Amino acid sequence: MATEETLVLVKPDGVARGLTGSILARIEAKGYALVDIRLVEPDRDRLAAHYAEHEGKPFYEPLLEFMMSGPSVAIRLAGNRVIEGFRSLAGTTDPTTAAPGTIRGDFGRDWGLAVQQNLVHGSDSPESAQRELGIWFS
Ligand code: RTP
Ligand code: MG
Repeated sequence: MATEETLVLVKPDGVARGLTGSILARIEAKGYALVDIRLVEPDRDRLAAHYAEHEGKPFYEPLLEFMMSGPSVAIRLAGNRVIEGFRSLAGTTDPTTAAPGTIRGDFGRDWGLAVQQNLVHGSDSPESAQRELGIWFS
């Protein structure tokens, strides 16, 4: 089986709160391999491509504003079943109810803002991973 790759983002809230190291430590402790890593300040076009599936939803504009509020750390991560493995490590979307032991569950909460600030992104399928890696590592 070819080793799978995924795109992980430490979103602006994670970088601003100084949690990048803690999040990377969990990823490394789980055993996945860092293939590439970079600090990115995405413009609107890059984010519109990344979040195309959410265009028109109520949280779309606040989401893009949030993602432009500061740099993110983009990570090319590799390992067998890394896509589902990282999403399990991240926890469910809403950080208030994400399970303790997950990144979102342990480090996230509701800050009363218009969009869920949930620290990380992980691709949700092999097709999404290839598309998103092309957007962030082009
Ligand atoms: P991600 O794509 O970031 O890994 O997270 P996800 O699959 O768990 O969530 P998704 O449904 O793809 O939504 C993308 C991001 O949009 C923000 N969001 N806010 N109702 C809301 O306020 C809301 N819903 C989604 C979150 O930042 C979410 O990660
Ligand atoms: Mg998603």
